[in-house]
Amino acid sequence: MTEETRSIKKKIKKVLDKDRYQHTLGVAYTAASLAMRYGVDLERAFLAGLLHDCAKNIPNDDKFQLCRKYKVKLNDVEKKAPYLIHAKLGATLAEKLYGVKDDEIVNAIKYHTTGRPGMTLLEKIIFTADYIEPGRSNAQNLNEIRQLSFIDLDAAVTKILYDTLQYLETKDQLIDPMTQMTYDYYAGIRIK
Ligand code: DGI
Ligand code: FE
Ligand code: FE
Repeated sequence: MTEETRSIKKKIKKVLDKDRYQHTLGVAYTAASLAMRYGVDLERAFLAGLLHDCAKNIPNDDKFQLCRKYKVKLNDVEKKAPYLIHAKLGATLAEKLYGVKDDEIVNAIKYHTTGRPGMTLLEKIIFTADYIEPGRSNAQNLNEIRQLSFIDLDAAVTKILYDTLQYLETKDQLIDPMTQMTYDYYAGIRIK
């Protein structure tokens, strides 16, 4: 672990509650494991995992205020479901507060909840690690997706998006257009 990573790990421990910090470590180590499998730099995967939920424990009022301060643009779904904001805002805080200059890490944080069409390997690794880390237990098909992640990452991403959209529909939740676009993109890619 570099000095930068070590110092960010300490800061993250302070801004997250206990459970969220445990989840964060789970994502960081799972991302590092996927990075080993897919030939991505471990350090960057671990750091992106550490930072992915850095804005998660900020109260909603403060989230909106910080988005105004840093000119983070929100769509209608994010305004109605403010828990989604932590992804975009987290990406901005990674740059402004944690000094991350690596755009791919910033984007991995930004798109970790909805994904986006044409994700880089690192982005797909964070998106997937967030869903499969060992502390997660409530999603359906989790064992299958965990195995699939180490066999075919695009197939795992597609299945995660499919199950997430299904889950959101059964719960009558608003779908962020980006989540739908990402699913359509990866479902299309899989058929080719
Ligand atoms: O922050 P975490 O809990 O670790 O994980 P996350 O950032 O992936 O957020 C997970 C939640 O986000 C999960 O309950 C599904 C939800 N989600 C993903 N896409 C959408 C969404 N919620 C809404 N309303 N709309 C979406 O498009
Ligand atoms: Fe998150
Ligand atoms: Fe997370």
